[in-house]
Parts: sequence; structure tokens; C-alpha cells
Amino acid sequence: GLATALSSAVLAQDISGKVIGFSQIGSESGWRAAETSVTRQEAEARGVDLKFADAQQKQENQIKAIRGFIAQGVDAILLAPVVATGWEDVLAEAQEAEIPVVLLDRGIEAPEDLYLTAVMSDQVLEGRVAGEWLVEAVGDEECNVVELQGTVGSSPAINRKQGFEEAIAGHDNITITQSQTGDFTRSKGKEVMEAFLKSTNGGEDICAVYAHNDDMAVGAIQAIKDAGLKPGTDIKVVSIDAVPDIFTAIAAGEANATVELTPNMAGPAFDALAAYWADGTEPEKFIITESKLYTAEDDPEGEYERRKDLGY
Ligand code: GZL
Repeated sequence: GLATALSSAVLAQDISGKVIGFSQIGSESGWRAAETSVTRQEAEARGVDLKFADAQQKQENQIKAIRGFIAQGVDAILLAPVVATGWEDVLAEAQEAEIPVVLLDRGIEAPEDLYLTAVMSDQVLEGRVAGEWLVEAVGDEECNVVELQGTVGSSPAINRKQGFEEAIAGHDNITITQSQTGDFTRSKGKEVMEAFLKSTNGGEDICAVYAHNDDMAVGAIQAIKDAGLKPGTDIKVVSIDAVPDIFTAIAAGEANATVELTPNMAGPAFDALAAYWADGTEPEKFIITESKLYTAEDDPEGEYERRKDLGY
């Protein structure tokens, strides 16, 4: 009857014992650390044997890891691609070996048949939401924005820049006056913000900083304080990821807004693989996760509590 049909369907989705290789970028940000921790938890919950490889943000290390997984004969490969180009050859080798590849949290420029699905946010939307918040916050005031870009050549850096620029287009009072990569890290974010402040005579005409992730925003906040200015008021701070530390800053009035990025890309990835292995179900090519704006009005202390134990 229905019960047996359901249980056999559930059993068919059982992927325990599968060996899955995960080529992770590194641990450049709190968000990335949380993604790794959640991926391990999701694998554990499904009885998956996860083989983890940290690339220290180098593409050649990811390519080596993928070749290692192919040689090992893993059942599937998860890849969080540090940059968007240069993947065709190694993914063709995985395809040749009939090992399905699932992309996590970043996209690539390659034929879509080289991967089963990509689980990621709409990064252009993230940038647009951040830009729309700033448009709303500044009204008709003149506002010079400095931008801390993510890793050069990564899909989030490209897309978040595009989305933000779309949002501020047509608002001539808002101008991006400086833009440089902080490589998604706190230390680089602080360093680049220091340079932005120096080059504008201590930041006197900087109205806002847009950081492609919260970690660079946290670094920028420190630089703004070191320059004797008040982050969140003298210089508005808007970024993306919704990590616990940005909620601490928002609660303290030192940051203004963040756009949430779930660290759980692996859950949908494992579910897509389970269905694919069960009966050949082809998943959507892109499984898009939610993007939600949080500001001081959204219980930042509570949001901190909800996230503080997720491995950021
Ligand atoms: C975005 C993801 C980004 C995060 C950063 O999907 O690739 O990489 O926003 C991380 O924190 O470094």
C-alpha cells in the first residue's frame, strides 16, 4: 500500500555509504567555515562518507583535488569553484569517469552539461538588494560609495557588483568612487578600507562602504574606527552573508544592513544526488537559495543567537 510505497521511495533516496569528494575553496570567511561545518553535518546525517579537500583559495589545488577524487573513484564530487573560469578540462574528466559534479555557492562559465546542478544564491539579486537599501537610506543626499569586491574573477564578485550598480543606476546622487578587491577576508577588507580612507583625506567624503561579504565589512569597520570615524553613522556599512558578527555590529549601530546567504548548500545538493541515483531524476540546473535583507529593525541580537553555533 501507500506506506510501503513511501518507505521504498524513502529507502531509494538513502545515500548512506556513498563516497562524496568535496573540493572546498578554503576558510577565507566566517561564512565559508559555516558552509564546511554544515556540509559535514548534512553528510553525517545521511551516512555519506565525505572526503574533504581545502584548496587555500587556489584553483590549481581544487583541480588537483578533483583529479584525486576521480582516481579514488568517488560516487560524486561537490565543488565550490573559487573562480568562474578554467574548469572545462577537469570537469570533462569527471564526466568521462561518469562521476556527477554538483557546484556549491559559486557559478562557472562552462557548458552546463559538465555539472548535474549548481546550488547557489542569486548573487545579482544580493547586490541589488544591498544597493536598494542604500538608495532608500540616503534619499537625495550626495553619497560617495567605496566598494570592497570579493575574490577577483569569482562569480559572487562579478554578480554582486552588477546587482549593486543596477540598483543605484538612475540615482545620480550615489556614486561608486573607489572599488578594489578585499578577497572576501577581514584582513584585506581592513587594509583596503584603510587605503580608501587615506586617499580621501581621512574619509571625509565617504558616505558608505559596500562590501561583497560581511567579513570584509567587519575589517572595514575596524579601519573606520581607527580613523576616528563612527561606522554605521559617519560611514554607512552594507554587506552580504548575515554571519553572526555582522549582527553584533548592527546591534551596536556599527553596521547597517546585510543580505542573508544560507550556509546550507549541501542539503539540496545531497537531495538532488539522492533523486538522481534513485531513478535518474535530472534536477533543476540551478537550485537558487533565498536572499533576505536584515537591518537594525530585525532583532539583530536574536539573529546573532540563532546563528552563533552554526560553525561560523
Ligand atoms: C557566495 C560565496 C562567498 C561568500 C563569502 O556564494 O561564494 O564566498 O559570500 C565567501 O563569504 O568567501
